[in-house]
Amino acid sequence: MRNAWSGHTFPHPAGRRRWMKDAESMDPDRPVQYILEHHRRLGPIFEIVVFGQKFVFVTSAELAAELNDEKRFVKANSPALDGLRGIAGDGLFTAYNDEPNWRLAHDLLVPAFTKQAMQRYHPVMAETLDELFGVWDEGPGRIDVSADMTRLTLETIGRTGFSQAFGSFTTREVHPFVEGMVTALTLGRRKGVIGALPGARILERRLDRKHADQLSYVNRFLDDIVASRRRSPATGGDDLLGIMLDQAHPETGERLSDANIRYQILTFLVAGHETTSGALSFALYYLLRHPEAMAKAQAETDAILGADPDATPSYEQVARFRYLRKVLDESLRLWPTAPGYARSPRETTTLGGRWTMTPDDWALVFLPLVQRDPAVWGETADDFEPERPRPRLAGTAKPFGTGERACIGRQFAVHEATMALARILHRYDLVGDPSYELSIDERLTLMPQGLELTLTPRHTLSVRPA
Ligand code: MNH
Repeated sequence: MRNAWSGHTFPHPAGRRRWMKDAESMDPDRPVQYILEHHRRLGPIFEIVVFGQKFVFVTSAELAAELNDEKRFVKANSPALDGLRGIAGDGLFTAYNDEPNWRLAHDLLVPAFTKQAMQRYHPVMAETLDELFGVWDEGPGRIDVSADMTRLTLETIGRTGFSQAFGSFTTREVHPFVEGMVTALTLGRRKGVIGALPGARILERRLDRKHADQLSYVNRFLDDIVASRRRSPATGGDDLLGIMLDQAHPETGERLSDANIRYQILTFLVAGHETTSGALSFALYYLLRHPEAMAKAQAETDAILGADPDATPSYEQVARFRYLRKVLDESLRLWPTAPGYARSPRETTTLGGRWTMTPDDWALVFLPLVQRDPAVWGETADDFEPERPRPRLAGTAKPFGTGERACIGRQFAVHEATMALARILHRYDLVGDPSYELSIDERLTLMPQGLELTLTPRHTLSVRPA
């Protein structure tokens, strides 16, 4: 069996059943929060077995640092990731390390995330933010944070990467593509879970049939994006879609197939928005909870942007919001919106000097605990302290993953999120609901749920016009 760990059993939740194993010690709707609430004391490495599948979690920074060593370990596809192969195929995120399309797409698309590329996206990101502010200024001043951050980030990746707008600021309804995409993703996750059950194929086909309309809508939508660009190739220039359609690998001359391009579009639309939206929402949540941090953040925006609430930072200025960057980093430390990644050894090895691990075994680097390891972060590990020192041990905070398969969109996300935070805090005073208790929606990614805030235009910018 894959992930048998040579028959070794790690610590696991109490009350394991003969057939169901640890199913009752899991909450399929909120697995991450359940682990944080109930399984913290299982130690630096533990297992949960559900539906015939063993999941090994690593929660100490020390073991995580070992798994992050690219000389010995590589990315593994967890069952959750494999569950997405039905819709994301060998797209960048879900491809296996040795699949030729991973290298091809990686080499073709790295240039889409260079500094020069980011400079081209910058004005589009700025314009998209302006449209969000337009909606906010017309509205009642009370917003659902996660919903609006999601509109912003989806619109941003759609426009910068594919010249595809989603009308997020002109209608109240969620774009049908988003609904379809969520259905497809949820379906993928459920398939990942039931994959090892007897009769799984039948269940899977039943699920597919039930959602056939939405799935075919998603596919038509993706095909339309490709078709309309082929009709007018000049629209997006060398954005993600332009590169995928027009460019050949500089050394091999190979091109991406139409099927693979469809997988990549879906991958980027999904990977490129939910995680960033969650990161922004958690950052706003913490700022609302920490008035002194909010004050500091606003002072930074005033110092850099000056007295005009409509001032937009230049590309270069975005890197100067050092405190905002710390706020984002600290939010992603506490709530890594992509909560983990899996690693396997290149060759049979010993993990932690004790456990034999073969290339068929994989461990999940469980970021919410790794990034709160008291051995590294001390007794205040669970607290939001943006200015805490960043420890030296390699791999203690890796919200964007690690190694060659780390996030390709990291700079994109950081640039987008920093600019958004800067402009929001510069333009508005934010008031949260003091009785709000953090509740987290776990879909593919983590996102605060039901977090609302009230916006009022800033009247007292701390910098006066000269
Ligand atoms: Mn992103 C891979 C987190 C924003 C596109 N991303 C990863 C991985 C993590 C991750 C973790 C590694 C997963 C693994 O090892 O299995 N990503 C994030 C976070 C944010 C984020 C926390 C925002 C905050 N990601 C983005 C954005 C884009 C993007 C924005 C696109 C514009 N991410 C990707 C792609 C991959 C990836 C594509 C797969 C890269 C590869 O394997 O080659």
